[in-house]
Amino acid sequence: SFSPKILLPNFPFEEYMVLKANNVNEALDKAVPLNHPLKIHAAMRYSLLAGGKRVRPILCIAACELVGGDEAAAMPSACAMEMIHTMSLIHDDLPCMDNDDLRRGKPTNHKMFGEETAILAGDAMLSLAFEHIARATKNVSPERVVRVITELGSAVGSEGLVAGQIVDVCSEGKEVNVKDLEYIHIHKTAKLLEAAVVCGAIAGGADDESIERVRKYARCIGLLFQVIDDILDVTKSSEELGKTAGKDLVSDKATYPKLLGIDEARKLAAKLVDEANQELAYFDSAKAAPLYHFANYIASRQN
Ligand code: GRG
Repeated sequence: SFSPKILLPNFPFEEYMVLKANNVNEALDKAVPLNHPLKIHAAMRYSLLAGGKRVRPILCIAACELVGGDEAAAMPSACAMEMIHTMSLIHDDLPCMDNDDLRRGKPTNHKMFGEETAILAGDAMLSLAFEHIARATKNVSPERVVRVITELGSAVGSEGLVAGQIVDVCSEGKEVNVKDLEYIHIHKTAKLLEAAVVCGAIAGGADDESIERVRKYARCIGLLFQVIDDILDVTKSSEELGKTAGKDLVSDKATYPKLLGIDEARKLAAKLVDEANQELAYFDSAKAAPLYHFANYIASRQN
C-alpha cells in the first residue's frame, strides 16, 4: 500500500505553505495596484486576489530555495505564475469556453464585470506577467531573466497551455483515449507547474543538471495533480449522489479513473510520487524537504 508520509523529512510544511502564500499575496497585491483605468485593475485584482492555493508560486519559490537562492530572487516569477494561472482560469470560465458562474467560491470574472472586461483583464494579466518578471527581478543576471521569460513563454503559448486548451476544446463530444487525455493534462496543467519550478531554479542560480532534475520532478507532480483531480471528481461525485447528480458521472468527460479504473489510477498516482521523489534524491534532503512535502500534499489533497 501507499504511505509516503513515512519517508517524509521532518519539516513544518503547513506553516511553510501559510507563510509563503502570505508573502505571495502581499507581492501580488503590490504588483497590481488599483490604478487608472479603475475598471480593468479592479477586475484583475478581483480574480488575482480571490484566494487560490498558490501552488505554482510556492513551487517556484521552493525550487529557488532548493538550489540556494533566496525568496526575493523568485518572487517576481512566482507572481507571474499566478497571474498567468489566474488569466487562464478567467478565460476558461467564459461563456465561449466552459461557461462557469463560480470560481474559487465567488462569481466568475465575467459574471462580475462583463465579458468584455473579463477578456481584457486576462489579456492584461498575461502581458503584465512578463513585464513584471523583466522589471521586478533583482540580483539575477539578465541572461537568467531571459531564460525565465523564454521558459514561461513556451509553457503558456501554442505549444503549452494554449495547446492543451485547443486540443481539449476540439475533443469535446469525441472519444478520448489515455494518450489524448495525457496530452491535454500535460499541456493544460503540467506545463505551468513545470515552468514554475524550472523558473524558480533558474532564478536561484541552478546549474543545468539541477534544472533538469527539478523539471522531471515537476512533470511528475503536474500529472499527479491531474490524476488526483480526476480521482477526487469520482469520489466527490459518488458522495454527492442521491443529493445532486454527480456532474462527472453524467457527463462524458474522460478521466483517469474512467479510462484506467480507480485502482489503476491510484497506482499511477503512487508511481508518480515515487518518480518525483527519486529526482529530489539528487539534492540535499533538508533543502529538498518542502518539495518532498509538496509531492505528498498534491497526492493526498482532499479538494
Ligand atoms: C494561457 C494565453 C492563455 C490562454 C488561456 C483557457 C486556457 C487558455 C487554458 C485553460 C487552462 C486551464 C483552465 C487549466 C486547468 C488548470 C487547473 C489544474 C486549475 C486548478 O488549479 P488549482 O487547483 O486552483 O491550483 P486554485 O484555485 O487553487 O489556484
